[in-house]
Amino acid sequence: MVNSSTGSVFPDGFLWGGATAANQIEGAYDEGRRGLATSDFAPFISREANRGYEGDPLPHNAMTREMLDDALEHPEKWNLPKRRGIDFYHRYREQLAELAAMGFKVFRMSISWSRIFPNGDDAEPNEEGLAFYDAVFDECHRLGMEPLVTLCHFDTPLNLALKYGGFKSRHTVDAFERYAETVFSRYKGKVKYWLTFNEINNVLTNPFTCSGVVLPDPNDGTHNPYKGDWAMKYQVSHNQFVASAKAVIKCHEIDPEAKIGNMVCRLENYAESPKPEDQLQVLFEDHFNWFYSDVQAKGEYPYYMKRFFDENDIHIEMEPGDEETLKAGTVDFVTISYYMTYIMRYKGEPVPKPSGSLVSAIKNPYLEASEWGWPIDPLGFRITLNHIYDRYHLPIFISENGLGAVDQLDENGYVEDDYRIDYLKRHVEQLGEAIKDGVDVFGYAWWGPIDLVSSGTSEVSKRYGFVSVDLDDFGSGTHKLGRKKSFYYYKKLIASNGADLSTDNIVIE
Ligand code: P53
Repeated sequence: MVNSSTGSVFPDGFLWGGATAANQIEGAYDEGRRGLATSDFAPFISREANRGYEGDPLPHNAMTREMLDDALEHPEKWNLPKRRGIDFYHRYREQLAELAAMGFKVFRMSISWSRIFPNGDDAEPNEEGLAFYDAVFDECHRLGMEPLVTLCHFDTPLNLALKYGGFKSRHTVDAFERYAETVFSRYKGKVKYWLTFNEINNVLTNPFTCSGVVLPDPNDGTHNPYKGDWAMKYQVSHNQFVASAKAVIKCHEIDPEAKIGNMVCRLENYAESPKPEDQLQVLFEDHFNWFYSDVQAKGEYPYYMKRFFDENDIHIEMEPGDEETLKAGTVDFVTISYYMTYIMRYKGEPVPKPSGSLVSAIKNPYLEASEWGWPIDPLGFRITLNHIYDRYHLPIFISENGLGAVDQLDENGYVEDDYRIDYLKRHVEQLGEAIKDGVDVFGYAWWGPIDLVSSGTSEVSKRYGFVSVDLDDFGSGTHKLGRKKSFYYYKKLIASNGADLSTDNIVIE
């Protein structure tokens, strides 16, 4: 079990590294013939917008046609940080070098679809966009990092969102397939690991962000899975399942050496009490999470959704061949983002209702929470990994895990971020325990190894990085990079292949 020469429970060649997304790092939203994407309209609202639990999903997710039209006409009225990112587009060499300096083996990133097809469905791909990613992948390899690439991470091309309602339409499914085919052919041999959609299950809470669905009205509750147009959201999910399966099939055809996985935001649920009703609620809620990975890993709709669809008058429109496509397009590995756990109390109804809020409405008295109210639960990580492996028996990659915090950076961009080190240490410990339990995990990517723009709140001041970037929420700053204390900790951890987790011998160089 433990490697006798390294003392590590992590397999040789374990992929340690970090994860990012195009819309949160690249910037240069109007350069290189890139087209607009939904993420270019995610506004920064206020620093307070997402501090702790507020009982309802966030205002920035309730993107409406009205807001969109206003931001299109008067962009100067809005603070749109995802247009700026951290300027990875121009600075990727120095930024990747810092990650490589920690000994990264893997760099998770995404391709901006609208850099390759500016309108999402153009007749020809944009060579400037393709060349940019060639350069980035080459640089990753030069630095000894394997790129792991998400096809679509919360940034559907705007044109498809406006004209077709994004993945409401099969037109977008076809466009996605063509985009996937284009990048698989172009980067064959350069990219070994692909993911289809980031957090595909988040369509229930963020249909605009995840799937390019423009909401009709900010108050109609569509962004709240308790309310709104469920039939639409499940139809969109179906269309994305088909798009994902088609991409898997294409990937295998084009590059038999490549592996392709899915990605869900994993919601591990605990019952509030030993009351059987609370336990039953956990079962119901679990269905909404397992549903997504079940379809993508097993290739068919699970039995438990039928009753829910029937009782809620949801009729999924399938095209001939869809079921075969889902069956043929199952993923090679499963990936998750893991940030926190949730507590369930019976709702007094037989029909499952997804919780949907960003954080658990009921606080877990045994856990501390981040400054944004996200409960910190390393043991939950081990539990969830066991559940996933037991269900699929497929290799697992951790696509995201991390801690967003307000860092007090000094003039060198340094901070004694012991809170981040503690979070990392405790999660990697439990990852090791899961591996000892027999779970097959082949890599771990920390979310935001370099400070970037938050997905949920569009803040830069919600910092995740080991590497700091001198930038604020309004785009001011020099972009100078700094190394936090956690930089040196992660470097040491990687060098020992996860065997050395001690925090008292961190060498700050
Ligand atoms: P931010 C909600 C809950 C858990 C993970 O999130 C989530 C979300 C959506 O905001 O998203 C993932 O930046 C996502 C990343 C994102 C990261 O978690 O809101 O895949 O793009 O940045 C962290 O703190």
